[in-house]
Amino acid sequence: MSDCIFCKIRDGHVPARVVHRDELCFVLEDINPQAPTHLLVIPTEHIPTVNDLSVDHREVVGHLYLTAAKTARQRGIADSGYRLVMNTHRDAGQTVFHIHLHVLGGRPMEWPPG
Ligand code: D5M
Repeated sequence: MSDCIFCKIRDGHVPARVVHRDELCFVLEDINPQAPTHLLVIPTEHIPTVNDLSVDHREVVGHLYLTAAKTARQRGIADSGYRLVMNTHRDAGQTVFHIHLHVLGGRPMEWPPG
């Protein structure tokens, strides 16, 4: 079995609050929310980091963003605003090496991020 926590959740081996699934991605409630709304949009395919993306991933990457926007609308944060973040490697604080788009909203946010 894969060591990847998101692959384990995808395959039903670890419980999680999955709020959406389709052929290209799934969406989870983050286990350690940093905002009133904090979801993770995760590709079904195991892709470790943004550095591993190729031109063949154009469809899936576009789908992650479209799914994030749709989910934000469903959660009622689209008009007030939200932040999409994909951390890449150590300096950005990536802890799970299966790419995921954080959808953070429901409160005002600061810039620059820490
Ligand atoms: O973000 C990794 C994110 O993944 C972090 O916000 C916690 C979340 N996480 C880790 N394990 C789980 C489970 N089991 N369920 C839901 N959310 C989880 P990164 O950008 O890599 O630091």
